[in-house]
Amino acid sequence: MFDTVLIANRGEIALRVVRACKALGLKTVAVHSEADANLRHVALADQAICIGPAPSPKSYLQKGEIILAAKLAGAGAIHPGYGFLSESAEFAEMVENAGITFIGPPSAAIRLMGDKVSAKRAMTDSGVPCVPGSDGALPEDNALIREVADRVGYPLIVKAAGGGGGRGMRIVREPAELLQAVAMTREEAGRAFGNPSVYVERFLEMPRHVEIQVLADKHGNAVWLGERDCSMQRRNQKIIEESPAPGIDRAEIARIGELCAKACIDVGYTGAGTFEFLYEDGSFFFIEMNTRVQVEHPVTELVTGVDIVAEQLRIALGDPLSMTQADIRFEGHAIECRLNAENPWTFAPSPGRVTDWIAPGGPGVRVESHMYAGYTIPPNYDSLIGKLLTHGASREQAVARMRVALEEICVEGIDTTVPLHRELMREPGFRDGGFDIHHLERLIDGGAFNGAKG
Ligand code: MV4
Repeated sequence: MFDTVLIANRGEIALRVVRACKALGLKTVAVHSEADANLRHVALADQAICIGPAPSPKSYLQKGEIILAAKLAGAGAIHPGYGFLSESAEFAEMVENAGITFIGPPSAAIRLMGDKVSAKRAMTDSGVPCVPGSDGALPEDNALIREVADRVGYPLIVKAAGGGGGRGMRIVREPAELLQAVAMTREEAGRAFGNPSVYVERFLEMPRHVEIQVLADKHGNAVWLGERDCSMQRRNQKIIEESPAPGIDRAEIARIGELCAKACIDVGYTGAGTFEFLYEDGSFFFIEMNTRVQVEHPVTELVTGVDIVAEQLRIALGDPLSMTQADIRFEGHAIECRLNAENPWTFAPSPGRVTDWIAPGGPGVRVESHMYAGYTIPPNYDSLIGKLLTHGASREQAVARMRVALEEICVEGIDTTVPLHRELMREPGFRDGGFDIHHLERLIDGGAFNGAKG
């Protein structure tokens, strides 16, 4: 049990969590770096503690400092948000050992899903379809590696077991490239993740990226909350997400969703989680699981009416889920545009003082942002400054409302991705829906936005 939550994060997700805590009558503790004393959630929290200098390794990644702050402030729980320590099994374990509730899955579940080889094995055992590939990590022996690769077939992709999110991957199109690709990926994985294990999968050339949101409580209940199409991305950075995924058979979504909910029970997963799939030629293939609340969680909240962060808190408090699968309804269509402090055409970061900020509004418009006029965006963190979401009875209505909201929004003093979103809302491929993960890169490479660049 706890009545006070420490939020070990910053920006829009920290604000989102503080709001959810307050609505549940929980007290809040904001830890922040020296650069973040002026963050909106710091002003709204019941307590604020500076935990170190701006660089994340000296502040938001300081496991001991964060746990000490929780003890000093009397916080019985820690919410990690996303990024930073949110998927650190070591941190979750330290929190648990300190007698504090980690608002997330058990550390064992984080560890299981953090190793992409053990994650795939667990999914296979639960009947969740995975991308065809090696049965576990690749052996050391070159002859055996060749045998595995020949069975998987080319093109294939070598992936680091400790990687994920696009890190530690290498495509192999010809057998002659195989051994060097494996050796290089192993070496990079050893350095980057402290785990040189690699595995291979058949490489899917033109997949869509579709993920399933789940919630599981500590009483053996698990539900799936629909899917999000995250295919509008560039270099593994999502730009736009939406639900439902256009053109995918609802019965197939439900079949996959049920399998994900069952897998949660099988592995003893609790909390919010996301199963990531590649979708190609009508089939789903599991690639990895995210054991945290994600940036794009409001897309699902708009379609289902479920407050995912509130459910995370309730699950951590030991309450049963607020709903059964039979209670869940999927209504309408939701779209999220990520607002980044970046040049919309080069994606170069654009920190600095926001001299004016006017958020859009109206029916079906939701803004998740910590921005305010006069706020200065520090250069030390990722460029996300907020999310603009719309919901409508149809995809067309959601797109129309997004187009209007993007005309209305005002952000002065920095560059943002707003102009890119304005172009994408009228781009034919987006308007049709169902594009693959390379669509945006093809548009950029093809000069689609050169006219808009002015
Ligand atoms: C793949 C793939 C194609 N085939 N695996 C990228 C990040 C991580 N989620 C896994 N990723 C991919 N795995 C196979 N077997 C293509 C990608 C991929 C990707 C996946 C989803 C969203 C964006 C992506 C961008 C580049 C590559």
